[in-house]
Amino acid sequence: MPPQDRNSLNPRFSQAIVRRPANSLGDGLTTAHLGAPDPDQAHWQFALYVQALQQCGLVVTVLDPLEQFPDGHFVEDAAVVVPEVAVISRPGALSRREEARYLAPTLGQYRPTVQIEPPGTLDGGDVLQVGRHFLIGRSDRTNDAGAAQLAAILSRLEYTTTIVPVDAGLHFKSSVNHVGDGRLLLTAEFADRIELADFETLVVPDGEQYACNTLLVNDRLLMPSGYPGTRSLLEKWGRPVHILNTSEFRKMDGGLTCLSIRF
Ligand code: CIR
Repeated sequence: MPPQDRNSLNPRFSQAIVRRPANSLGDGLTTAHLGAPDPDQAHWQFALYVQALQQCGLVVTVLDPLEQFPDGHFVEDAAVVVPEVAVISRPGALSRREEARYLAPTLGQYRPTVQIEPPGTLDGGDVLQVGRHFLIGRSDRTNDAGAAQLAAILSRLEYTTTIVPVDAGLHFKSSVNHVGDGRLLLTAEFADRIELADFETLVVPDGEQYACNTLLVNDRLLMPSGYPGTRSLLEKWGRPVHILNTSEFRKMDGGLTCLSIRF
């Protein structure tokens, strides 16, 4: 990562797009073995998530559920948005591929759009921005062609990119997230990765891997409940930490970053 001014590393968002979970959410993809999500609890947790984004100062556009897409509320996977453009992704899972098409018109109200084209596949959950630099995970969902297309779009806009193999967790951001000032919160598996060598890192305690999916929104950190070790690590850095229960989304391999697109 080229050197950057610390302040410019911290994103300022004014908008978010979310989609209410469908009652079919339990039919989505999952590897979690945590049982079926309860739709009522999921709706309640989602409402508190939207409220937290609003408390961070964001105007939140709430889209209607799509019953035919049980993973459709994980909107992050369907696009990557920068000030210049919205990149509409081509999700790696076949059952999710059409979700991006339903999101594109909304994003088109805010940005020109460009599309990841076949044979490329890309999930937004594999894309982490830190200032002018993007880490792009190469995972079971994001293939080489998809990662290369995104890198080419971003480099034309003068962003820098690094492609990082993801051999643990569903997406890159299941294991690595930016918690401010260029610091990455990550699992032990990613701690010694050469592609991340330029970053300061905070490694979550054993058994708290899910807490890596913490979301920096303006000056606050939204983090999942139930991870006291990670919470005290983050509180040391002085940013307010807002705890949210994500139990029903976790059952479907989802978390705080996947539930919105921020820009
Ligand atoms: C899936 O497997 O695609 C969904 N059940 C979960 C997606 C979570 N998205 C994310 O981490 N960005």
